Amino acid sequence: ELLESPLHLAPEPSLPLPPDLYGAERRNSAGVDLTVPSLRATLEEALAQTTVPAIALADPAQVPAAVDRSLAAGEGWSRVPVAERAAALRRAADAMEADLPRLCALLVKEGFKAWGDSVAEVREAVDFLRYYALQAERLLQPVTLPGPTGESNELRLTARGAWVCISPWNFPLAIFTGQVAAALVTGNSVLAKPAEQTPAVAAEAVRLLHAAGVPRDALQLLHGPGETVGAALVAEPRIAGVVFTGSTQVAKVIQRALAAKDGPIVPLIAETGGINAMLVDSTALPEQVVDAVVQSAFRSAGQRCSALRLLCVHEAIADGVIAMVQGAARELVTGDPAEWRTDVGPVIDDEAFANLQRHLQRLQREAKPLLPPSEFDPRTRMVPPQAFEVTAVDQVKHEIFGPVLHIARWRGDPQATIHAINRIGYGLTLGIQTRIDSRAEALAREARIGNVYVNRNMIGAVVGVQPFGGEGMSGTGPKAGGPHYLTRFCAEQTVTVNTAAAGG
Ligand code: TXE
Repeated sequence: ELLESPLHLAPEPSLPLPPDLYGAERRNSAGVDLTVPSLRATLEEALAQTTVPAIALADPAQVPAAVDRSLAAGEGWSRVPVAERAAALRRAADAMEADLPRLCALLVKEGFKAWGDSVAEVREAVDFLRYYALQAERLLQPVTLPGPTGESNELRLTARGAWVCISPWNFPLAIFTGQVAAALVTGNSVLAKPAEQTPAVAAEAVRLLHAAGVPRDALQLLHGPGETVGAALVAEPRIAGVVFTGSTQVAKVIQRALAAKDGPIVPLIAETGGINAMLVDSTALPEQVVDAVVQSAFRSAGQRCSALRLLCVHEAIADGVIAMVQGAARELVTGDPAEWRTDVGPVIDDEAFANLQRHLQRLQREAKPLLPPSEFDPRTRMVPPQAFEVTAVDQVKHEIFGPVLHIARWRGDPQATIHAINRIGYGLTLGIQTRIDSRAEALAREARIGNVYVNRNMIGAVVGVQPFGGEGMSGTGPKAGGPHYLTRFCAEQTVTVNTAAAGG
């Protein structure tokens, strides 16, 4: 029965989900209606007025002093009542919502996001702030546990100390804000090291959080390369934990560095990459499949950890589905992200472009191209959607970031294809398209995958609805945007009092 305490239960159905977080009319607390049709004009005006500021880099030698300040500020911040910390997050969410056009413009200019992707990202960051505010207020209440007569038992969740937040460039606002918000609302202080490619977006989020009431030293930003500034933060003996999103390889570097230190065992929450598949059986609706493929494989130029990489389609409908994917992919506009009509923008930087180029050249030799080959212009770093037919699921071995889809035909038992997908070793997302409910259920049960989407048009999680994260090479730790995430940022303490004793 001890496990029946509210802390260990999934949220009850009454938990407010993101649509409720906005109110029925999607107005923010300043009364601004965010669904206005003139959004395009507002965003384009913001784009014209926004410049990406230069950002000063930190020196790894500054890390010990930053940790001193973080620990000192954390003392006070951890004693601020959770309702006040949550209120600060909500104020930051309101400010972020009101600042949506400018933040989108920064995401377009610094992160090369297409407009639609940038709006979705600001919304996700806002969702993280409001969801974690709500969750913290629920979770951080002391829980009285049932115990023997003459004894009282209370379970409390307390702050751990100074957390290091290391974030990637592909969701430079949403992932950054989610990590930082989770650590702060649970009473920890934060030393944040955002991706080198997108420092200005992170600086904006920090500015809004400071203005909303988070003390300056409780949330510090240290810009710079991962190998120097990031590594110095991880190596610092006094940090309480690391939350990381990025490549599997760097997650392991951090895990080893934490393990090599003397002293306490330091927790790591890691969300890493994925090779995400969608299994399509012969009963699936091709139109629905193609919509899901286009949404999931090519948005954000395929630079999402959740992006669809491998479409496994039953041979009976494969030709039709492939023809429709070819048609739909050709409709997508690849170009300058500042253009309103652009669907697919450039990849993030020269290194990513070179990696993608190598991967595509290999596929040209080893697989059957289904779309016109890319021209590889390193000046624009633009790659139109690409699709290749591969002969087997296990031909896709390495995570690649870009608008690239691999398609494999299957026949026979769909369970065998799910097992082949499991063997890839990543376990982040899986799409299933079928009209047979019992099959979807059986396949989902067989999959060693964190997020399974049946007949859904978009592979990817919604904060508070599907906690997002994977298994295996895709990560470790509780899932972001879910009910258990915040607990990992806390220490669990029980206080047992012998109430029968004198003074009890
Ligand atoms: O990631 P890195 P990169 C995958 C994707 C992509 C590849 C490389 O396949 O092509 O990783 O991307 C910091 N100690 N994903 O190079 O290097 C770094 O500064 C401490 C999937 O951008 O993992 C940045 O802030 N920190 C992914 C962050 O780690 C270090 C998103 C991520 O960088 C460090 C991004 C070190 N030694 C990439 N080295 C997803 N899950 O969405 C680097 N960093």
